[in-house]
Amino acid sequence: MNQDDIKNPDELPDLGRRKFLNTAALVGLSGAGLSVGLSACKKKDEAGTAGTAAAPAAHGEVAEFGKYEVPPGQLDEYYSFSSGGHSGEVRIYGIPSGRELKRIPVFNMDCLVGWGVTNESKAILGTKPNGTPKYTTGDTHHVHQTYKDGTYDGKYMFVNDKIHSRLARVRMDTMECDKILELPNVQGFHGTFTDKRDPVNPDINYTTRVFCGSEFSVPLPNDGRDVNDPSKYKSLFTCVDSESMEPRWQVFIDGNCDLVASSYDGKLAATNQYNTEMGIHYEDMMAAEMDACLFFNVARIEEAVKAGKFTTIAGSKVPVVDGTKAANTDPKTALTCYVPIPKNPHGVNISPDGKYYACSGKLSPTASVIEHALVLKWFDGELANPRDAVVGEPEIGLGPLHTGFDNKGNAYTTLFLDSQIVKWNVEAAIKAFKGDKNVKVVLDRVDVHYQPGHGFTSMGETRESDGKYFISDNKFSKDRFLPVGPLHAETAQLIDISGDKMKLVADHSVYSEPHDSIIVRRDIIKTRQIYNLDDFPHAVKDPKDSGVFRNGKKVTVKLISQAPAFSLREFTVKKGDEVTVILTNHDKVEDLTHAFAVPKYDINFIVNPQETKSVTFIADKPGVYWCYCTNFCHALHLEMRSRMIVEP
Ligand code: CUK
Ligand code: CUA
Ligand code: CA
Repeated sequence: MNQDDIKNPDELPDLGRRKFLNTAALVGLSGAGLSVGLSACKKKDEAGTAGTAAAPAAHGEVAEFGKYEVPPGQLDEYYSFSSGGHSGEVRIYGIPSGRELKRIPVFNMDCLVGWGVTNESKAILGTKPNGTPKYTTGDTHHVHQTYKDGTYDGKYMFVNDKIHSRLARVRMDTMECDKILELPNVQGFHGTFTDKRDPVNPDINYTTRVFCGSEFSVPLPNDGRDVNDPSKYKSLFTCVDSESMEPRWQVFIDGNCDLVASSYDGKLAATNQYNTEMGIHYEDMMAAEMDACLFFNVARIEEAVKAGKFTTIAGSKVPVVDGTKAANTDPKTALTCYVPIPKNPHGVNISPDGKYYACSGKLSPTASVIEHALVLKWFDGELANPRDAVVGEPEIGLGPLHTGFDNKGNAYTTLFLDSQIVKWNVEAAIKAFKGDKNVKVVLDRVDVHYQPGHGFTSMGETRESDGKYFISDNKFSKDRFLPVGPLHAETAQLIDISGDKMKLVADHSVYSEPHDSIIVRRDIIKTRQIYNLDDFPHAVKDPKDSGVFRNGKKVTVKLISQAPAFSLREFTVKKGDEVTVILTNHDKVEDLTHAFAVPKYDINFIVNPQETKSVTFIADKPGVYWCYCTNFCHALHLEMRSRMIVEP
């Protein structure tokens, strides 16, 4: 990768950006001699200024609120990477402004990028025999990035798909999905977390694994037999190699997996369980007073796999070890440890000092504090009862779900039923649990609007948690925004947590339905602005290589885009041909993206500077089809076309 192509917002002085904007506009215009592009830019700028000048309507503290605004031309302090829920995508926002910067198509189709349209994206998504993507629906819940030394290294981001149990990887330099794995043997892959170091090799102080918890139990094998035999229903916990994106191992468990966490020392992975009852209906799933938080001893599992102590499930080669309770009664050899937690917990999060896990009760008004060192002690045979690893269990409010941490030992938990965020102190909770009646555990509460799901703090899932912001991703917005029909916007509410009292400082509307997000300091993210022609084996490197190349019924059309034209003004194919269009964008200017759309052939995709993409289709409709650029690139953007003639 060319270092010159890397951009870090902190290395970009304001002047530089302004200069870049002007250069881009000028280069885009060269040859056209028109000022349309420039005046369009100016209009945009004015509109932007007008938009941000409006004072926030709430509470009248305009000056105070101004602190959290990002003036026109300024950049945000943080990125927030957010799952898109049943939209199947990942979004990127600027924080504190709440500006939506990008939507990364992952499990969904996207006609801007051409995700699910181009051959390259279909190869990542996987295809049916007829060449269409294998699935077109997705359900993303959790995003986590790769770590080094306990903080983000800016390399990859992983996101789950609950509906088809897939794990996707997004490259952070291009912010595009580069691999998708469908997990074998599971349904309802919900919680996921990257590991933070190797449990055995101290040199590996970075992410090499992704842990994946599956929520639904299914009969194994799931082929129609045993549908009414509860003993055949199983859930599995999966470990995936973060580089190869191949599953390393799986673990049979009792109960389900919901959310997932990983320890800073690499030794444990955790998942909360709401259905230890193995119930099939919701009444059954809330029958027990205690469910569990389940811990996996990563080193022991990998030793067992190495020693060949595993089975496989028909149709998959992935080693499966036994993590059920019955098989793990001796702590000294156990692969798993089940820590009892009150009633249907939802969410497990580790504190930035690596000492404690907070696991919320959901149907219990409590959050349980589990001490990492005590779980390890249990595995050493030095703690009699797994429940003794619970060192705090404060009552914090109704419907606690997810917890974020600051850098001062405080936890912030979303209360779904109370529609509140509660701030509580972890050490105080531990003292109170030991019987200290004078200690104040709950420090503050703030109302959010309404019914929060995930909540997360700035850098809060790293050692560098900085205690500045908390975002509450709420499941209902009701009256918070202009009504837009029966489907409401969701609210992401920004809370300043830097002081003793939490301050709600902004409502950001978001498209349904973000679940989890992470807030990442902007200096960690370094992106490329242009591709390299050499990254693409099929690149059309020289404009002279453009043309129509026939091999029987297979026709390859090679062309390049360079503002404001495609290298072929027209091309002719015959009815029934299998046509592959390969398009390389020869523009080198940052932000100068072109696109290629073919009417009636259902093709639309972009090519970024120096990028190559391709599409394949059957030319089944004779006639003239104007292939045109759909991405406004130049004063002569509308003129940027090529005529496809399909001969009868
Ligand atoms: S789950 Cu959505 S609010 Cu999928 Cu992280 Cu808790
Ligand atoms: Cu090229 Cu619009
Ligand atoms: Ca339960």
